[in-house]
Amino acid sequence: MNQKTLEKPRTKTKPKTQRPPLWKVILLNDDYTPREFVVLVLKAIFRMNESHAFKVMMTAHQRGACVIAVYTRDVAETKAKEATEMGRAKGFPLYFTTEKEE
Ligand code: TYC
Repeated sequence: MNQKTLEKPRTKTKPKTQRPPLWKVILLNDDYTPREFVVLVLKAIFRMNESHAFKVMMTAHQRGACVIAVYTRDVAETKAKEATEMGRAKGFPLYFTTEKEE
């Protein structure tokens, strides 16, 4: 009998680390907000670089919406609110929403 056969089966289960559920921040397209302004908001609030922000903006522009990032609920809601507010302050209907990730 080799060493492996003599080993007792492992019965201890590793305790699973609880991870908080994640929330998606979704950018919605509209017909009025200038493209450059959307890019500016994505850079300011979501810390994206120019090329990533541009790609995300174009995806929302062409498909109607784009998931831009996932965070814990609080962070997702705060960022969505701040980003939406940046548009509102300039009179644009730019809108960011959140959705729980399944
Ligand atoms: N569709 C807008 C335009 O043509 C640009 C835009 C892109 C607005 C993405 C919102 O989430 C958006 N000026």
